[in-house]
Amino acid sequence: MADPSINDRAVEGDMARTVEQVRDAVRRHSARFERAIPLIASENLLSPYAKELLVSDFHSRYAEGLPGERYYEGNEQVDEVETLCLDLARRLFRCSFADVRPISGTVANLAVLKALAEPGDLVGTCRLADGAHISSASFGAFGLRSVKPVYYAWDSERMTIDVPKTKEILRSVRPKLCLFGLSLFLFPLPISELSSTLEEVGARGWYDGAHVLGLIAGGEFQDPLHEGCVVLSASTHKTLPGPQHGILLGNTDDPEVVKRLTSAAFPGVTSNHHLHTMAALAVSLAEHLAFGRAYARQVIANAKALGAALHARGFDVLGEPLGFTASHTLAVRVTREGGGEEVARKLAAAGIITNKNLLPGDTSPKHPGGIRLGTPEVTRVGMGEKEMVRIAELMDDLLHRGRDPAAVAQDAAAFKLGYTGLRYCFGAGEAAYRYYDLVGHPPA
Ligand code: DSN
Repeated sequence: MADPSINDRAVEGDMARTVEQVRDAVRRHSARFERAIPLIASENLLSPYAKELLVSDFHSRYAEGLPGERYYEGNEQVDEVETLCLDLARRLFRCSFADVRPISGTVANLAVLKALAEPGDLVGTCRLADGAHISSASFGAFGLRSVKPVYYAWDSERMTIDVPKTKEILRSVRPKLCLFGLSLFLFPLPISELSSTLEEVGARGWYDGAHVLGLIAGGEFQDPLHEGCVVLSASTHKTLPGPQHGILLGNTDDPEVVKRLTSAAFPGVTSNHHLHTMAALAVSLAEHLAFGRAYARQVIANAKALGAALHARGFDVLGEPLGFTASHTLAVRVTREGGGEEVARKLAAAGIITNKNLLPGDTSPKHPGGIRLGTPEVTRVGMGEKEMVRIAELMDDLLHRGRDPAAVAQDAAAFKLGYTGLRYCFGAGEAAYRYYDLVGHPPA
């Protein structure tokens, strides 16, 4: 008798091959990254204990609401894990409020906008070319909530907000909410210096800490919730090496703010909150409490070392007078080397993965003058300052000395294959780029 679960034998065979094609592409991707030098500032690697939870039964469930007050039955263990996750978040960030239901950084930003602004409100932020995230663009979350950006003045030399000029701007337009946070985040932002002006004009401070979350938690960057911001929104997979998820954190005793953030998280911007990634986040937060200080310190030390090594080889690394960076990120103006787009492509062909990036003064989003480099992932696999010098040499060989990209790629792979085990987590040494084949091949 025909198997009733099969629609059509020919289609079944075709689809089995398609499934295999998808798996094969992901396997090739993993193998490629194992041999590459990954320098995307917003990427990182998940620990084995966190990764395991991504294929757990939590993935199959719904748990709308908060622990103890769910809309679904069967959530006792979800409640247990989410309660732990919330406790860990409050402990790691030394704050009174956490919500782990936003499913990404942008979704967390939308929740803040829903909670603390109304359509038509003015919201302070930085310009995209000065490093802001696309959330504050009219085609991003600001546009979706119909709030209007008020741009801070920028100090391109110091790569941070110009405090005196920004105070004037805030006093003249009186925004309701002020966003601090960047995707090209080199130095802490002057929140303490601006907090009395925020108070004077009646604006709340909001920090998008996606990029620097693990550095804040590690005690190696500024601490925005103790410098005057009421809320911190973030994704959880950049310098905090967690799963792709989102978080809201707060340090306020205003119950109205807490209530508004809570209901913005759900039902405002999420229905279900991806329970498998929430569980993985709990593990990542626990691991950061155990290993995060040493990790954050090394991430920053590596970024400074890479900046100095590139500068010594003639690269135009921004922020030179201040030591290039105080975070995980570097900005390099590559006009001389062909512009951001061409340079990022050339580097990728030689096994060095970066991204083109707008820099202060750039006018065309399509032709960024720079590249952005980050050290979260290379640090996670055990590299230190010495290895940063080797990376700078490879970039110099390719972009200044005209060395053949294939030869550079070969050297980059040989170098990277010495750094493929995870560090700063439980289960350290586990293969960082392993593809977990749970089921073998489907029958074609
Ligand atoms: N766009 C990401 C980044 O690379 O910075 C953040 O969402």
